[in-house]
Amino acid sequence: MAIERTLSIIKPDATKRNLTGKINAKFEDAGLRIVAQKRIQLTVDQAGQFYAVHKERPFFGELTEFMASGPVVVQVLEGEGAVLKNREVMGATNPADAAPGTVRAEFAESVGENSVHGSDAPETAAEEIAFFFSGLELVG
Ligand code: RTP
Ligand code: MG
Repeated sequence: MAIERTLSIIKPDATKRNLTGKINAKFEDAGLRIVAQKRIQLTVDQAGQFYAVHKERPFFGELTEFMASGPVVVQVLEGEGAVLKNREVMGATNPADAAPGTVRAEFAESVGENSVHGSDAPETAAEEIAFFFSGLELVG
């Protein structure tokens, strides 16, 4: 399988509980390399741009308010089949459905406040990486 990059976000519920290191350890244990990482505070507008694909969903307002409610850690993960591998490490969107040992099973608080985001395909990964990082910030 090819070496890929994916965009990951450690969401405000997790940064608030000081879980960045524990979550990063799960990525690294799975063979994903953190090749770029920064802690930022999003505005509701910026969160809305990032999650524009969900604009018509009933949870859009709640989601964008939540994503702007505290710092997030945005990061680029690299590895073989990184997009899919990261989604395996994350677990299902709803922590009640997430497999044991996944980030969401261990740390997520609810279907909305679910600790992490991960790109869902290589094409969206490229767009999402470019949303947060310049080429100069990506050190393989
Ligand atoms: P993500 O995009 O954050 O990696 O999560 P995902 O693919 O597993 O889930 P997605 O369907 O793309 O939804 C994006 C985020 O919206 C929030 N959500 N809330 N209240 C709800 O029913 C609901 N459903 C989704 C979650 O924060 C989810 O991760
Ligand atoms: Mg998604």
